[in-house]
Amino acid sequence: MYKPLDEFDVSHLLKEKGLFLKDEQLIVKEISDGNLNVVFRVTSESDKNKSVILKQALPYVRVIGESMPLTLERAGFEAEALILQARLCPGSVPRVHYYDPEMAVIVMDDLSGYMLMRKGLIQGNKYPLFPRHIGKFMAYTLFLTSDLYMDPIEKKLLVKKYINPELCKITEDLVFTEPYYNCPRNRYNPLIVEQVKLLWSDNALRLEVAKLKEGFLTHAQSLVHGDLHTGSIFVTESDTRVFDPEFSFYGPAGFDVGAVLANLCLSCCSQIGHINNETLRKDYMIYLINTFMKVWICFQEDFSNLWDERLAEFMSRTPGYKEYYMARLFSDSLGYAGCKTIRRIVGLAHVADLDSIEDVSVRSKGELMALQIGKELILKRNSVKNIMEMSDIITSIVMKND
Ligand code: SR1
Ligand code: MG
Repeated sequence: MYKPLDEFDVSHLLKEKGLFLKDEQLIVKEISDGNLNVVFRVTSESDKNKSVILKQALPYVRVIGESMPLTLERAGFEAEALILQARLCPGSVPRVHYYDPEMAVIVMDDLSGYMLMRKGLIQGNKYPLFPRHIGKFMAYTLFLTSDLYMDPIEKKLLVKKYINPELCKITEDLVFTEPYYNCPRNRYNPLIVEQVKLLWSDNALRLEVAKLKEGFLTHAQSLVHGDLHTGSIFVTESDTRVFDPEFSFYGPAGFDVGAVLANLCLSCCSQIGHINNETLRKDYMIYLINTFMKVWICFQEDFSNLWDERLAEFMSRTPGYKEYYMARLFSDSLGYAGCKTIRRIVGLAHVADLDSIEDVSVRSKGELMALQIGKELILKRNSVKNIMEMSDIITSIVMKND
């Protein structure tokens, strides 16, 4: 029967499941960091290189408490998605060692040699291989779970398996709805209240967000990770691992690409509060915008190669269809990037990149840049010719306001 585990239970469970020896001394440390779940790192006292991560879902959202209940099902979506992603793009996610649906527990690789990407970007680190790695992860997981490649019956069975209503509802509310009206759950810096109010009355913008929301609600294009921000990615200089796919469901492929792009924008806007030296700051902001550009380019290249080599769907071979598909994927990616940028400034759940800036006046400058970028991403998603043009728009916003 389900019960939230404490350190003793964790140690007992891992020994019982044969992941450690019965007489092994274990160091169990709670390291919960994300919004939803409890996470423990378990290390063998006698061999510090032997460690695993145990993650357990609670029957509510951890950072909010019991006032925001949530079923335990999310652990199942996460475990199954990690196993599938490992098959589709080997080496891109932590390995699952054990999964117990009743206890909502997943035991997986400990990536303590890696750094959470969000933290790395706050520290000003550069990850030159990241666009290649994340581009490949997204291309393989999104192409190989789409109708372009899968048998139509198997694809629909997978769509059914990944009906994830509760976590989708969180996204529908927090990303696509609440930031666009005076929702009591919204949080924002009081210094930007005027611009937030403008957002609520901007009908042109709200209309475009409504269209993007419809895509999220109805477009069962690929099995998406569903929450691919920089807090769901571990990095080193030479490797990238994606984790935390509990929001996975069949949705628009551009939702994942957009999440990565948005979080690079958010990091860029936050640098005003992290790097004091203006030359160094501008250099790092340019690095982030170049990374934004490269992520799309690498993703598009891998997705296009998969299309040329492994396309299975007959009608998709029709001349012109690939160009149509890629153009829509591009515009979706920019649009979702815009929504995911705005929600972190106005909505319930923010990002540490900006929230860790103590000086509220400095922070507000970064937040206003992010709001402006978010709007441009949404409104210009169908008119920009390519990623370079979008990057130029972002560059001019951040350079003008920095
Ligand atoms: C209340 S949960 C808020 C956010 O945390 C997750 O990481 C998702 O981004 C979700 O929207
Ligand atoms: Mg998460």
